[in-house]
Amino acid sequence: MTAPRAPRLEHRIKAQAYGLGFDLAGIAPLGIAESAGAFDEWIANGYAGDMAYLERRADVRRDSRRPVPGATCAVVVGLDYGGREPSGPVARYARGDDYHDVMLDKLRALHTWIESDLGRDIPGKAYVDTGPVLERDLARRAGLGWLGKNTMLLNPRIGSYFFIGSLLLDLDLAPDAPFATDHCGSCTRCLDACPTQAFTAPHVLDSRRCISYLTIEHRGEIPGELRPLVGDLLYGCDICQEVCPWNTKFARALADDSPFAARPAIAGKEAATLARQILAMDDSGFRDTFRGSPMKRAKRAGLERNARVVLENRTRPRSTGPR
Ligand code: B12
Ligand code: SF4
Ligand code: SF4
Repeated sequence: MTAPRAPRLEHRIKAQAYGLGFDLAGIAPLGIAESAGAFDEWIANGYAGDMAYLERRADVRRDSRRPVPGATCAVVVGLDYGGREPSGPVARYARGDDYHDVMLDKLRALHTWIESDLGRDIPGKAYVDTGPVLERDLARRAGLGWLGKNTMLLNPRIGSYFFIGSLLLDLDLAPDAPFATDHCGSCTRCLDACPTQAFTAPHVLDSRRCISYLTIEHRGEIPGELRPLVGDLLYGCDICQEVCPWNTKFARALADDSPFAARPAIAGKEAATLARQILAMDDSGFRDTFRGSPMKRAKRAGLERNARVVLENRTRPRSTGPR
């Protein structure tokens, strides 16, 4: 009798990724991004606003062979962060622990497992929004989903409320088929629902008008004409995902032990209450509340600015925009 054949390495790696808790896993060959031209145009149009880091290493970002010399493939993963949670002043992705930490720990564990399975060192590096990688392009190439008109990577089984991470490896792995179909059809719900009309065309977002950018990445005051449109969004924005039929049908509930469950300081809090709480914090209160949270990214000055905008919006008639 012949011994049963071991599953192929690619299958073992993906099984290990699912075992580590990832919801999606695929393998992509590295190379020039298919959307490199779209990315260049996006930068040239100024749509990155003041996120200068995107332009600084644009040549590396548009070619996924460049971040890790010698790397030829990427294991690309998705991790759900719970689209069934109710809307609130803080975007769903930012209510719990910092996804960079959660995902990087799991991706490094996967890297270690691959090395021990093969019995040798495999040069490589994990990225989760932490390096010059066009993650959505790579994820589409790994078969994880299509690029929606709202620019989100959408998966037909789980919608778009998931993070993307990648492990770039100097290892010869058979790639998965890229996700070749587009399931947006004639729908334009995300484009129509955006309170600031930040989409200049399907698939193209002008960050300078996006509430996510304005409340997280932007430094300095939020431009006067956009302030009322921020409404009571204190940090990030999920509106173009909330209206998407793929999310209303397939978004998932958070597991009880999910690291992305809302922290007590945020859970169930109404916007004005949370805004006042932020403005009343001293340095050490701020540090304690947001330790290990992605909300640290806006820094104290950014969160205070957002809190003031939210309170200011409470004192005027609500916007009659599409929300
Ligand atoms: C900069 C950035 C932002 C900016 C700009 C977003 C944008 N759409 O460009 C701002 C601050 C606004 C932002 C907001 C958000 N972000 Co963000 N962001 C990034 C970051 C760091 C780079 C994205 C980038 O390169 N943008 C430039 C544009 C040109 O590229 P792109 O977004 O990949 O868009 C592609 C398509 O638009 C496509 N394309 C362009 N033209 C055309 C035309 C056609 C016909 C087609 C088919 C495709 C196409 O090509 C582009 C290149 O791949 C990535 C992490 C990373 N390293 O990739 C996270 C990332 C994209 N963000 C993420 C998240 C979760 C968000 C928010 C939901 C957070 C929130 N709730 O507030 C919002 C969503 C807003 C939105 N609709 O995109 C996730 C998305 C996961 C997913 N399932 O898609 C990422 C991947 C982070 C991660 N590791 O999980 N983000
Ligand atoms: S995140 Fe909000 S503001 Fe930004 S494009 Fe989507 S709906 Fe518009
Ligand atoms: S709302 Fe409609 S157009 Fe927008 S991403 Fe979802 S399916 Fe595509």
